[in-house]
Order: sequence, then structure tokens, then C-alpha cells
Amino acid sequence: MSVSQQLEEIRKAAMGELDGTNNARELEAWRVRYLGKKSQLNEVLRSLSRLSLEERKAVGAAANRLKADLENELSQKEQAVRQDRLVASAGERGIDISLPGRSFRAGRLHPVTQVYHEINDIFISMGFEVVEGPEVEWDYYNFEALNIPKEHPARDTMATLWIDSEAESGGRSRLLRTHTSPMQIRVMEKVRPPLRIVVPGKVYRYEATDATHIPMFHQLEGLAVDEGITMADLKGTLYEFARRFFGEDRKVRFRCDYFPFVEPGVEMAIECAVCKGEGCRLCGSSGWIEILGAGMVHPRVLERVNIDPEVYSGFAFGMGIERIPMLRYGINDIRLFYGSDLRFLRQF
Ligand code: FA5
Repeated sequence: MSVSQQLEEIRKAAMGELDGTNNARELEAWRVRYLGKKSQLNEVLRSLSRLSLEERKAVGAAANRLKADLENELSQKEQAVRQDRLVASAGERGIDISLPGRSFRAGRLHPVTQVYHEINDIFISMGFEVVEGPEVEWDYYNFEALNIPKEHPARDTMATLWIDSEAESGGRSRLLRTHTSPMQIRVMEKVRPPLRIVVPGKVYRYEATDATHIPMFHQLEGLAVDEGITMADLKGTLYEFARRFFGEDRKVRFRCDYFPFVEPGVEMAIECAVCKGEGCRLCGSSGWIEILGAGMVHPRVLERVNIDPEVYSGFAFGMGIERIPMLRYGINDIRLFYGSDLRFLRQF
């Protein structure tokens, strides 16, 4: 029998036998028999040196082709056996592996957190530093140092959740901060101008809820103090924020407002996203939604932290964070953010 015939015989026998193998043990035996060191094929390969150059080329190529084919067939058969084994074992356990799998739900950040990060990034890019402060605050920082002494009517505009009663605390009451403005004082006590900070965080008010009010919400405080800061810097900064967040076309309105810790004080409102200024339930028919209070830091506030108001001036603003995504996406009720309705939350 010529070597080529011998190779053909090996191929036929190997393929025939491979068809009959059904498990890993039989496959291993097959591999040893047809591809192992003592296999016929290996013998042919070893005997190539005894052939003439011409024969060696032809027979060598055919033997290598056969070896590659057998290896290929073996690996396919191994896969098929593994698959059959899987199906059989799933069947034994009553699992139907032809059913489509359950899709994996990836978690994501809450829409308010997403916006919180985005707003921080805008102010960071304008040179502001992000700092955070305590949610349980002293009366002194929340009111007193901000020019809101006891009995001041401005205290009524922020219904407060107190932790200590007046009598218990001996005049040093703690409360849940009603705004992020106390951080103006905490920062200015420690850092000398020039300074530019934003303070995001939770604030609390003892208030009835409606479409734009909830008792726990987020604010972002901004404060810049330096020589020569004017109202133009405040407006420029806030316009730039509104342009970047809401786009060029959104209308922005500034109006006079009163906060005891700024002079003069303003409020900034954005054209309502739901009615585009026409007037609706969300904006109370006005076409505008107020997003922040702001103004020039009151000289008395600067004096209290030993910053000379004759040399330095500053601006401050306090923004309600939840109202910002409401205005961007046209969300008509602030309570949706905290209702834990996944159909709502998954949209962001
Ligand atoms: C203040 O809290 C001032 N600290 C803002 C400030 C800072 C003025 C620095 C001057 C200088 P006001 O109470 O208006 O102000 O609240 C600021 C923003 O918080 C409002 O414009 C509004 O967007 C949001 N806000 C107020 N109350 C609620 C509430 N109950 N639910 C959701 N957002 C609210």
C-alpha cells in the first residue's frame, strides 16, 4: 500500500469512528489513537525522512493536511458533545435553555444627582471650587450671621425644622439647614478672598408640598468674593450658566427681591418649559419659574467674618436644583423625583 493510500485509510477509519463517539472519555481515546505519539499518522510523519525529496514534499503535505483535518473535526465534535451534555443536564433539572434570557437591568444615577454633577461641572469650568457642609446646622450660621436675628420676619419665609428648643439649648439651637447659605459664613470664616465656591447639598423646610415645593430638596450655593466684584459679574456668571444648561434660546429674567444677607437682592427665573411662557399649572400661569435667589453680599455679613467691605465685595446665589431638570425636560411635578416610580426614573 502506498503512503497516500495509507493516509486515506487512516482518514476513513478516523472519521467513521469519530461519528460513533458520544462523550469526553471516548473522544480522548480517539485523540490518542489517531493523533497521539504512537498513532499511525505520527509514524507516517516520522518516516518522511526515509523518502526521496519529491515524495517527502507530496506525502508531507498530505499528512499535515490530514493532521489538521483530524484536529479540526475533533474540536468540533468536542463542542457538540459539550453542548449535548449541557442540554441534557438542563433537561434533567427542568430548565428550557431555548427560552430567551432575562435582560440585566443596569442601575443609573438618579436624575437629580445627574443634574447635580452637571451643574457642578459648569461652575468648576468657570473657576469655582466645590465644597460641602453639614445638614444639621446652628441657628447662628443658618440665620444669625446672615443678618437674620431672632424675631426677624425673614425667618417666617423658611419654616424651620428645629432639633433643639430654645429653652433646652440655652440660645444655641440646632436645626436642619433651610438653605445652603450658612456655608457662605463657614467658608469666609476660614478662607480669605479671593474666593469662588459652590456648595451643593440637601436642605429642609417644614412646608406643604405642591407641584414646585417639597420639604427636602437640594440647593446649590455660589459665592465669589474679591476686590472689585460687581453685579455685572453676578449676572454674567448666571447668564453663562443658563446658556450652557438650557441653551441660547431660553429666556431668563432678573427681578428685584429681598434677602437680608445681600444688598441689592434679585431672583432669577427661567421661561417655563411646559407652556413656553404661555402660563400653565406648573408656573402658576405666570410663564416663569423662579430658580434662584441672589445678590451682592451684604457689607454687614462681610464685617462679621472680618473681611473689609471697603476693600472687598462679593456676589452670592442659591439655586433650587430640582427645578433645573424640571425646566429642561418639562417635568410638571417636583414630587415625581421622590415617588420612586421606576417608569419615571428610567427615562433619565
Ligand atoms: C434661599 O434659600 C436663599 N438662601 C437664596 C440666596 C442665596 C439668596 C444667596 C441670595 C444669596 P429661597 O428661599 O428663595 O432662597 O430658595 C432658593 C431656591 O430654592 C428657590 O428659587 C427655589 O428654586 C428653591 N426652593 C425653595 N423652596 C423650595 C421647595 N420647598 N421645594 C423645592 N425647591 C424650593
